[in-house]
Amino acid sequence: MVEQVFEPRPLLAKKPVRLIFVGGFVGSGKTTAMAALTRRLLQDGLNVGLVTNDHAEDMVDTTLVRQFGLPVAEVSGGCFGCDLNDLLDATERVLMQEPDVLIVEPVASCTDTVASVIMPLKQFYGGVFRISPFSVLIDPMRLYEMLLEENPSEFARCFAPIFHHQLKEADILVLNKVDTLSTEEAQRLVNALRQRHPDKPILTISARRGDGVDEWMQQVMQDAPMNSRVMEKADYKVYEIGSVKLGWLNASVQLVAEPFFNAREYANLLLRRLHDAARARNTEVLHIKLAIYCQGKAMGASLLSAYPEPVFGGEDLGDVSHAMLVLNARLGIDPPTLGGIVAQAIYDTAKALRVEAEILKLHTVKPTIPCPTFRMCNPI
Ligand SMILES: Nc1nc2c(ncn2[C@@H]2O[C@H](COP(=O)(O)OP(=O)(O)O)[C@@H](O)[C@H]2O)c(=O)[nH]1
Ligand SMILES: [Mg+2]
Repeated sequence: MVEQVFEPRPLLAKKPVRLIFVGGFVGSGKTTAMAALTRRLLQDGLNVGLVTNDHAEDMVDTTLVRQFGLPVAEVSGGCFGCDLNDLLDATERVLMQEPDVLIVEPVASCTDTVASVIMPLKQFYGGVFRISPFSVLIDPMRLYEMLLEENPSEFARCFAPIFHHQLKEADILVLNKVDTLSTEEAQRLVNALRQRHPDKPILTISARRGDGVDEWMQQVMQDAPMNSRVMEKADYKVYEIGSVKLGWLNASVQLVAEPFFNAREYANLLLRRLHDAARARNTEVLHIKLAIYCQGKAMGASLLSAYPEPVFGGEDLGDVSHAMLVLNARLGIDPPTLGGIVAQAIYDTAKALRVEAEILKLHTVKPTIPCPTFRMCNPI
């Protein structure tokens, strides 16, 4: 039996801190949106702190957001609700730097953020935090598959219940990546969302380009509605996705070459190998992302099943002689097999580019059924 102990302890903050949760499915753009929101808030002269969350350490998101030079803390080892103390430890570290706004990204598999995290924080730390409406970000491709049910893969069918749960507990639905849609397509998706969730505000943004971020900021700089959506019962059955093999992998790797290698070329080749390995197993890449960093600069790259080309961000490092790679992969492959495939791809890519790769850490995890400390359902 897993014992959960929670002893509320004082959290010190000189002034109430605006607390913004940004949830959503894997790859919906939470981290990109947090970054866009952060940039906007900084323009307004506000101090921003960030908290990231995942099933394992060595998160690419943390590496990338650290580059903003902002206070950031990471919670690994499961969702916040499963151990509120971890979230409080992380929050405490960030609060020491006196942010005006704290933006928090729950792990993408969480479907019970309101009852297991937001409501307890309201109850115990209502004097410290001013809690904003809960935004859930949505990738248009997932709406096509999981709401309109247009050509859903086997994989999408299995994950649809988690996706729908996340939308149900949102205060605000944020359709992201509108830069990939025509006006008509965006309208069609908004209409479909409105039909299913007639009482929720729906915003459209492009976290990457910045469209709609101002309006989103205005909404999340207000307090959450009194009638925030709290699901009376958690339906953790949606996690019973045993028929789908799912693997979560985080790794950190040292890369060294004499005289140098091209960081972008390494990232590109590695992502393509992993994509091909997934295809060869007839499974889906939920999300693979990596960061390569060297001398205080970081380049990011990611791959989502719906968008077959790797996307690059951050700084172009050019040619480097040594660098660190942090890799996070979420695939429909069981963890031990995934670990083997990724390790092989890291070494094969290194060999092809005459790089010495040393894997310093590699964790694989199978996301399990959450077991939160407690759930609070009644409005406070
Ligand atoms: N085209 C487009 N891509 C985006 C946008 N926002 C995020 N992405 C991409 O979606 C992928 C996942 O983004 P990320 O922020 O890591 O998602 P997370 O897993 O929800 O945190 C990355 O390749 C991003 O570059 C957007 O507004 N437009
Ligand atoms: Mg993220």
